[in-house]
Amino acid sequence: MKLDRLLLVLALLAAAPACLDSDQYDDRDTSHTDDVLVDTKTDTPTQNDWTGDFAGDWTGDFAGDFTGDTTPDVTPDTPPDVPPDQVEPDVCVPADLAECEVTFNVPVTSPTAQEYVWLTGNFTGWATTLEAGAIALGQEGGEWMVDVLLSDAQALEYKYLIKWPDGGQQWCVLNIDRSFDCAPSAPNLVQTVECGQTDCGDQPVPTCDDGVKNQGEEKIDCGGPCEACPTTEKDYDWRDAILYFVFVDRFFDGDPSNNSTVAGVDTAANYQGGDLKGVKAKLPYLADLGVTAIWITAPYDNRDVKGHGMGSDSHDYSGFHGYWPSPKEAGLTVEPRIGDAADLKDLIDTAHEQYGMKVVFDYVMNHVDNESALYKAHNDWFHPYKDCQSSGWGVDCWFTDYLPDFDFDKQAARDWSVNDAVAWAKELKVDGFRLDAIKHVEQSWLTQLRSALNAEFPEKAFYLVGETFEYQNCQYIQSFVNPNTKLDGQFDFPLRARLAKKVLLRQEKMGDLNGDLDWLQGCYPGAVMSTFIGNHDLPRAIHVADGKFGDQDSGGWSKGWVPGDYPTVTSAGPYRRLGLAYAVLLTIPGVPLVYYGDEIGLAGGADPDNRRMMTFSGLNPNQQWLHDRIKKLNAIRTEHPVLRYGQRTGFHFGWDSYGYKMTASYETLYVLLNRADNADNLSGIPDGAYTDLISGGNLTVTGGKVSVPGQDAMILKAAE
Ligand SMILES: [Ca+2]
Ligand SMILES: [Ca+2]
Ligand SMILES: [Ca+2]
Repeated sequence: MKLDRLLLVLALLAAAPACLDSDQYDDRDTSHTDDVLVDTKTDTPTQNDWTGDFAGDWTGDFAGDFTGDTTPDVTPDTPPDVPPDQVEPDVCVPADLAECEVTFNVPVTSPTAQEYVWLTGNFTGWATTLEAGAIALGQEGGEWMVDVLLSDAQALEYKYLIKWPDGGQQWCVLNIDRSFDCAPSAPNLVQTVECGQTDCGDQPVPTCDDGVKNQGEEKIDCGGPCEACPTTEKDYDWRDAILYFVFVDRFFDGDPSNNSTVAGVDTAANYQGGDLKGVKAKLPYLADLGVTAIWITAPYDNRDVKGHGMGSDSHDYSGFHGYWPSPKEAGLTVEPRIGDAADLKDLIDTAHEQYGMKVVFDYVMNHVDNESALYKAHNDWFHPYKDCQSSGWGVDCWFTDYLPDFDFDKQAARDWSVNDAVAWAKELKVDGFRLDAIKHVEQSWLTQLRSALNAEFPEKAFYLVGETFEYQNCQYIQSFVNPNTKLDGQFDFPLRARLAKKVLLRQEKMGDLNGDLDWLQGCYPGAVMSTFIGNHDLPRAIHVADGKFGDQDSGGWSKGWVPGDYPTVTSAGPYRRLGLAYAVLLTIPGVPLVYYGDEIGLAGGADPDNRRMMTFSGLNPNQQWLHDRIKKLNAIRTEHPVLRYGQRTGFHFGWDSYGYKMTASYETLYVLLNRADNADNLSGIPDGAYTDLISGGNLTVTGGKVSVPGQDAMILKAAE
């Protein structure tokens, strides 16, 4: 059993394609193998790998605008923050095994052995002496070994303290080839404790019917090996979701009596009247569009005075975005401008009961308003003031001087925040949290939150989706993901950049999107990523499609305050290309995200112009076309699970066109994409009769070729 399990995991590791260009990253692997633990691969960015434009890209909220320097702190006293990127399939873990002994072993060097080898990490408080708690390894055969009692699912980070015979003591890690790396920059070894598999006896490894899972009456193909299937019984599979981000203040005003602005702030960055009642009133619209889950902006009571922009930004902002929470010491308080707790509960209950929709909202955990009651009562729970811009964007700095930054190394602060998050989840029956700025908080917060959620909601598929604004280093994004101990997934920024470049901007070879998708699929094992083309931190997608922004252009201040530069697009092409981008998002696995308004090509430059009030009427014909196209694609995705679980295989790789099939045991669909202005022939489709699910038209394929109209997509299903 034990051997089977190890082989399974090693096979999975071997199957995961590399996902980084070695010339851009220090693609360092460290691993550790023993009887109980599973190999964990670590890849650490060791340089600021951001290549886009972040200059001045601070926008009054903190949703992903901070990329800064992702280099971890690598001094021995503050070991680097390097979580595992490898999610292990949940095979056999009895719930009653809360602790188990974990064996640590490293080679005895020859011809002269180390004088001593000590083990220390986050489970010893990074003690540097035996008196303080470091653990001595003993020699046994050719190995230094020790068994340590640890908790199941505990996320370990550690190093070895080694005294060399001819030198001093060093912090060392074990390389994958069992040599030592004692450079100060060597990333921590990371592992997750897995208790219990050795006690499973003869219990077979679940096969989930060789890749098929039950979904109600239906058997659903998981699109791959057994491990792709969930083996724990949760109440929902987030791969089934189509997520829509509602910016509450900017969606619909359902209650004018609560409208009020913040003094001294221009309209673009002020409250504009949208509220929770307004979201509820528009649930029928969202249901009609085919949305099955909504993400709403942070609902917490926010700072009531203006805040200045960051760095050279001279604008003032209100808390209309929700990212300036102003909590009391206890209790759940909703921002009165969007409603109250009863309104929030009513919205969630209605979404659940009348529309079968899941509801996720932002949980803001990095900081609070400096005028909050919580901060005034517990200012010792926060890091001393240190400006993020000038200090390299670590976990311990303040985004601005009015947003104190939690110090989650302090247990009391961590407990308060995790308890608060769980209280919101429990009281309101929310289905998940979107976690902004996740790399700016101590990871102990995240692991404690996951642990608390697992305890509180053992049956519930509580979706934790994080944001790490990073377009290249998918392994860094994945390093925060582990459905058992950390996030379920993150927003797929690398995919977003490539879709923008190839589909919206029509640069590079369209067929190369296949390699992009393969690369990213291999980079996120076990994750349920959220895929997207637009969000509230990026210029509106329609203006990427009409050439006003680049594929990684976040705009900056100069383009966030000039709405006149970004009028509603009238020409058809940009809408058609945005429709093509959605054709990709809605026919591949992931949780596709629609940023409010993108379904009609809502206009707007950079932040805050990308947060204009939603429009529900008076659409031009191209806006109506895009809306109807996304609605059609949503319906096709919901009706055809092969698009959510199936295996994607590319078959046509043209300069302007790309074709792939989605296959499962019960169905194969052919997705054909053409970004050119004119029709293009795609080849490689088996001859026969088909229906195009988008247009509803029938066609007969001969010679393997299908002509796809300019800037259009087809989804072909063989005729019955
Ligand atoms: Ca209102
Ligand atoms: Ca307020
Ligand atoms: Ca922080």
